[in-house]
Amino acid sequence: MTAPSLPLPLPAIPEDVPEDVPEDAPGARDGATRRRVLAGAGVAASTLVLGVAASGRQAASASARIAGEVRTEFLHGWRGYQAAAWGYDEVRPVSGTRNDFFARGRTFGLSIVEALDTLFLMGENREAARCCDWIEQHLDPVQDASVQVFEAVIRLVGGVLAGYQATGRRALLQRARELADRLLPAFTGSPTGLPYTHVNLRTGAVSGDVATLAEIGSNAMEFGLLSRLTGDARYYEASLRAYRAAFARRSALDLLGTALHVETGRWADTTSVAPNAPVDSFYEYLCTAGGQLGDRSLTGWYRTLTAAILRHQAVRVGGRLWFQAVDFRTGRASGALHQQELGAFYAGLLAKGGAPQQGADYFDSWTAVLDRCPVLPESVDCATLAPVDRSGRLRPEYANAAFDLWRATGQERYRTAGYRWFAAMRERQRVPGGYTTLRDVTAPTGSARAHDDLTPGYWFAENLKYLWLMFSATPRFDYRAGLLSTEGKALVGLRPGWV
Ligand code: DMJ
Repeated sequence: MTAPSLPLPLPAIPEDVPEDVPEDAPGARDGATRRRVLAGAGVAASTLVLGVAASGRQAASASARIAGEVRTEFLHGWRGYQAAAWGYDEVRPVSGTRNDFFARGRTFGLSIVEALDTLFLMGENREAARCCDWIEQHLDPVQDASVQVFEAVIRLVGGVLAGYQATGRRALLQRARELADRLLPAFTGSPTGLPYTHVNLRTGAVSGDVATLAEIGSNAMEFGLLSRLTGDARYYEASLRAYRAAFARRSALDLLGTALHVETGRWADTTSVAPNAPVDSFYEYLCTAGGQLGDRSLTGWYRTLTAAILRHQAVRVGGRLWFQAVDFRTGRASGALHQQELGAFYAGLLAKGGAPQQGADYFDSWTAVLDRCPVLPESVDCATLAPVDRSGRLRPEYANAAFDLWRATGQERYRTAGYRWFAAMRERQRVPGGYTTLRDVTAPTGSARAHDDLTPGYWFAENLKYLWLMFSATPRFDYRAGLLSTEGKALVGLRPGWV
């Protein structure tokens, strides 16, 4: 079966008139006036956001004001972490205690690594420099700890690399390399090239012989960049070998399952659950790493697999677009039509990868959930939009999609959606010690059932970075060419020299 080919443009902010501005609007064909028309489109959204009428200049100052709100909230969370958990992985902001993310009794200062490039982008030079100092002096890449390779790559290697891109501090590049060297046995020790899920950083002992697609493929951006920066091809080669091994095992329908046995190369789970976890970022990296590294095999594989997902898994319920889990050989539906919040990022990926209409539609489906439930639950029933898993884990995927769609289309409605999401998070998840996850997103704000007690590391890397980039127009980021990893690390497009 031939897959319809999808164009694959790099994300860019269009200079052109967006779809919702008529071509025949006064002066819409002339460059300067076009920009005014674009600013005019911004006025409408700012009016929505702020509830006041605004001119072009007022719209710009409304954006700056929102950026200020975003930075204030980020720093609120950051101070909560500093006060109760500095040097540890994560803060529990309600109890004022700490959480070890990778291994009990071990710290990697995860939130410091996660926050570094966000602080840089927000102009917090002194805080960013403190993070660099901590990483240089305390982050131990050879601890006697068995870590999950996927998480260590996207959070630690990616975070330290983004820190290097922001500051040019050579010690950070060295630290990223040491970490990657310690993780490599998971790939090189495997007979198939599919990585073991865990590796002990001190001994190199590997474990975990069933790997999900996200664990197999979410490393090409970090390893590709590391290979470029160091001239050492081993990292990217390991990544490509893993990707190739997974892609080669696709079904006749061009679908992939969920998990593979690392040693035999056999499927452990043959359900295609895309774009949900635990396969989500496998597809994301085919597209973004393909663009980042100019690797046509990755982008080709992305097109093939995406065409199959759209053909066999896309379903409409009440006019809304969702993705049904299916058996990867037959395409038959498998299980209930539920969707994880983790899949919401896919709206932005579809738009970046050449399927803008499906991206917009999928985003609208998630917005419909937000209409009922101001903080997204961990999963929903696609028919009723009711929560299935009611927990609210401070996840960034909806804001990530809003940012990607805004960049891809220039449409103001995505910034409006992002601001609404931010305001709900601030109203319901802010506590004196920072920001917290929720046990039950449907419980009334302030009730005993509402608050849980964790600021996940990714909150510092992702949630407010997307909002900041949408509203701040910071000169520290190249909006045209910049690329963020699945963990929100700006691996491409940081403008160094400020710290
Ligand atoms: C982050 O760690 C990354 O975005 C990952 O790819 C999946 N989602 C979490 C946050 O929800």
